[in-house]
Amino acid sequence: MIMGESLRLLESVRLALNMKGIPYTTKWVNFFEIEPEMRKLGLPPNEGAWMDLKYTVPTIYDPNTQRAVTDSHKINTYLEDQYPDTFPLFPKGTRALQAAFDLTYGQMLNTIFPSIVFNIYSTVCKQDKAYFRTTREAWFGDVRLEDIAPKGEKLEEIIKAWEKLLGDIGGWIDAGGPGAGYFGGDAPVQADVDIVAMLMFLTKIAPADHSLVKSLETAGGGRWRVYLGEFSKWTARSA
Ligand SMILES: N[C@@H](CCC(=O)N[C@@H](CS)C(=O)NCC(=O)O)C(=O)O
Repeated sequence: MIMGESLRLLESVRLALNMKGIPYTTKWVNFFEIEPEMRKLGLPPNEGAWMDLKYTVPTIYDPNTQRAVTDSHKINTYLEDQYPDTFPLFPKGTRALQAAFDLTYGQMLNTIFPSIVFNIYSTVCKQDKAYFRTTREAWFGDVRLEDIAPKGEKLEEIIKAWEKLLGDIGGWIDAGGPGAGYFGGDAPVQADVDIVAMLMFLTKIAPADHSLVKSLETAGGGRWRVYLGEFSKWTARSA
């Protein structure tokens, strides 16, 4: 598996590999190393990707099939199809509804990203600083990285939107009936992996007193801390 050196954060592929019990090693790369690394694997540039990012991590190379796969959702789908006797993340009949959840996953990222983009900048290596600043400032319409995080009323709106999202997601999980702790009911599926990866991303990168983190702690009577705790057995890095 090839992971972003600075962004040891969005870990849905690591979670999937751990849940499925598939052994792996990790190669950590910085932003400036991503494209050469992908080219080495013979991967073509992503067309039509989010923010036009032609080469991204995570990416995997599977020595069993000699295949390289990029994009976390494509990777987790590949793992499911290639290793069907492992922990199922897409149980029969759930693919369509789980694909629909991608929309919410995107909303989660878009809601928190402006608030944490400057925190991410502080984690990137020296050689990547200029690239990260230029690209991310352009995404926000040439706003300085330091000024992207919403403040005052704008921040209040973001917090409301974040709490609404968490409330909706919690409600969908509860709609599974008594005993349902996950999107998948009594066992997690890919949508749960996405939620956990996003919540881990936020709690790792933002300080504990950040209002988004604080609302995560209190939303739904503290259910998300418990939910995250359920995944601790799968978050360890095996390599
Ligand atoms: N849809 C992709 C998005 C991955 C992504 O955006 N990765 C970022 C780092 S977390 C990246 O590789 N960026 C490369 C760049 O900014 O040049 C996925 O889920 O894997």
